[in-house]
Amino acid sequence: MRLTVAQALVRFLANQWAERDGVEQRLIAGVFGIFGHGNVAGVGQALAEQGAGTGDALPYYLARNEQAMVHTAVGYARTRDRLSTFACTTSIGPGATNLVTGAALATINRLPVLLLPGDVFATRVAGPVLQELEDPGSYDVTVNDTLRPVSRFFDRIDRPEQLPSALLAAMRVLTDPAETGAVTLALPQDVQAEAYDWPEELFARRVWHVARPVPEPAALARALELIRGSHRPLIVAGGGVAYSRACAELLRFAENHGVPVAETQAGKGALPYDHPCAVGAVGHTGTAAANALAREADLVIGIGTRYSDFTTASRTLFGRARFLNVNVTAFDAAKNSGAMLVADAREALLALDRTDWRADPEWTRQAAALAAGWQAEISRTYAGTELTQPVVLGILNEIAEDGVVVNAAGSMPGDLHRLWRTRDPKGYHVEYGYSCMGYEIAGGLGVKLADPEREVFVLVGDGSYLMMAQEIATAVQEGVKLVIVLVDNHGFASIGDLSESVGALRLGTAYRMRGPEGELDGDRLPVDLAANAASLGADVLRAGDPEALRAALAKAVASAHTTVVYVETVPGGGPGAQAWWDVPIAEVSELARTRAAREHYDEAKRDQRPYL
Ligand SMILES: Cc1ncc(C[n+]2csc(CCOP(=O)(O)OP(=O)(O)O)c2C)c(N)n1
Ligand SMILES: [Mg+2]
Repeated sequence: MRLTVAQALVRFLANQWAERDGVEQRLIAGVFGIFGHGNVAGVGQALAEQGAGTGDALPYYLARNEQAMVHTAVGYARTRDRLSTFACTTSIGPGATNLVTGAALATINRLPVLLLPGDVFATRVAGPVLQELEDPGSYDVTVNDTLRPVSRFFDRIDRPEQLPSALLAAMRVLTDPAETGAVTLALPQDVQAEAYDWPEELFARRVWHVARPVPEPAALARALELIRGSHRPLIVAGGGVAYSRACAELLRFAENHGVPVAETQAGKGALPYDHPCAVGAVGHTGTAAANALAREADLVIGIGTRYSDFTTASRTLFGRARFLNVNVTAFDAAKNSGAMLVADAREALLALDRTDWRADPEWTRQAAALAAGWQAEISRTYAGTELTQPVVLGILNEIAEDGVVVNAAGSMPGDLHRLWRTRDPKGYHVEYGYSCMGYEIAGGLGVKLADPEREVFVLVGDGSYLMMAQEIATAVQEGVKLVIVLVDNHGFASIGDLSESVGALRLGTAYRMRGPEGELDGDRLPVDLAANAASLGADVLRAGDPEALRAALAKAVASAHTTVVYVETVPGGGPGAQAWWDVPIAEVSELARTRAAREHYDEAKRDQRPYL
C-alpha cells in the first residue's frame, strides 16, 4: 500500500487496541495537535485526508499549547487506568520542546502518552531550516533530543523503513504497565511526506494485551513470611492500586487481616474515606492518624507506590519498619531495601490474602480510633466561617460528592491530601509526581474527555492559572464542560510559607507592584483573573463568602457550560504539616531567622534514615 510515512502512521494508530480483563478499547483515542511547517504537510495532511472526526477516523483536537496537550493526554490516560491515551503532534523547534515538561510529568507519573514532534530534514539539503538548533559538533543532534531522558522510548524516523519496528516498540512500551510513560517518535519533516510501499499487515487491527503479572512463588513465600511475623503492619497504597483496579481486593485484604491503609497522593481514595481501615493520607501532607501509625509500624506494605519524599517525609517517617513492596516495576519494588513482590497489585493482593494471619487487634483498634479523631479534625476545619482555603475545600467537598477534583501544585495539594473525603480513587485526581503548575485546567479537560458523565471540578491557584489558563478556550471549543474553581490568594501561598520557614523572607512569592524602595512590596496588581476567564469564553461567577460560594457552585453544576467560580481566600484555616520535608537551609547566613531555621533543620536531619 503506497502511503506517506505520516499517512501510514495515522492509519496504523487508528487500528491499535488495548485489552485487559477481556475488555478492549482504542489505545490511541485521538490526536491533539498544533500545526507548523514541521508537521502541517506531513501528519496534518494525513489527519485531514483520513477525515479526522468522522467514522472510524482518529479524532483531531486543536489545543492552545503543546505542553497542555500532553497534560490533557495524561489526565485522560490516568482516568482510563492507562489503557487508552492520546497522541500529540507538533511542529519542529519550540512546538516540540514545549512537550518536554509534559513528557517528564507523564513519565514520572508512569502514565502513557504518545508524542510525535516534527524534526528537521533527514536529508539536510535545505538546512539550516527555520528553528533548527545547529550543533556545530554534530549534525544529528536536534532540539528533540531533549525528549530522550524524559521518554521511556525514543526513536527518530530517518527513513520510511524504520517506521514499522518503531511503531511496534512504541505500542509495546505504552501498554506495558512496568515500562509505560512518554513515548516519542521524532518525525523529520521531509520523511513525514515521503511515500513508501507498506505491507498490508502493518495496518491490520492489533490488540495489545495489558498484562497482570502474577507473583513468583518464592517471592510470595518470602512476602507471606514477613507478613506473618508482623504485629503492627501498615499498607501504603499508591497509584498502582488504582491503575490495577485493585481497590476491592485491597479492601478485602485490609478487612480480613485488620490492616490499616494509608494513601499517597496518587493512591488517595483506594479505600472510601470512612472505611474503618482507612487512615488517610501519609507523609509530609499526611494525617496525624496515618503518620502516628507509620512511626510505630513494624512492617510497611507498599502497594503501587514510588515512595516519593512526600510519602516518606524525606525518609524520617517509618521508624524501624521493614518494607514489603508490591509493584509491577522491579525498580520501585526494590526501594527502601524492601522485600520485592514484583506483580500486578490485584494479583498480589489475591495471593497474599490466602493466610489466616491477623494484625494485633489492639493495633487495628488504635488505627480506627486515630482515623476517627482525624475525621473530627476535618469536620472542625470544614466548619469555619471565613473563606479560608480549607473552608472552600469543605464546601466543594460537599457539593462535589460524585464528581472528580483535579489539582496539581501550590498549597492545595497538601490541604486536599489531608482533608478531602474521597469515595473512590477516580474522584481524586491530584498530579503530584511532577506537581506541575499549569496541569490543572489542561489535565481536567483530559479527565472530562475520559469520563464525560462525571462532573469535573478543577481547583486552580492564581499562580497556576496565570501560567496556563488558555485551555479554557479548548474546553469551550469542544463543548466539554468543566467547573473551574479559581482560588486567588494573590501569589504563591505555598512557596511563601515555605520561604518563611527556610529563612528566605518570602522573596518573590506575593503578586505586588514594584514599590518605591525598588522591591516587590507595593500595591496589589490591577489584574482581574475573573475577567480574564470570561474573555476566554467561560461563564464566570464571583463568590465573596461561604454562602455565595455554595450558590455559585450549585449554579456551575447545573450549567451545561464551562464555568469559572472565582474566589478570593484569606490565609490560614487548617491543620498544617504532620511530618517533615527535607528542603535544605543555608548553612551560613547573616540573618538570625535563617540561622534559627538551620538549627531546626540540623535537628530534623538526625531522624533521616538510609532505609538500608
Ligand atoms: C511549573 C512550575 N513552576 C514552579 C513550581 C514551584 N511552585 C510550586 S507551588 C508554586 C506556587 C503556586 O501558586 P498558586 O497556584 O497561586 O498556589 P498557592 O501556592 O497560592 O496555593 C510554585 C511557584 C511548580 N510546582 N511548577
Ligand atoms: Mg496563589
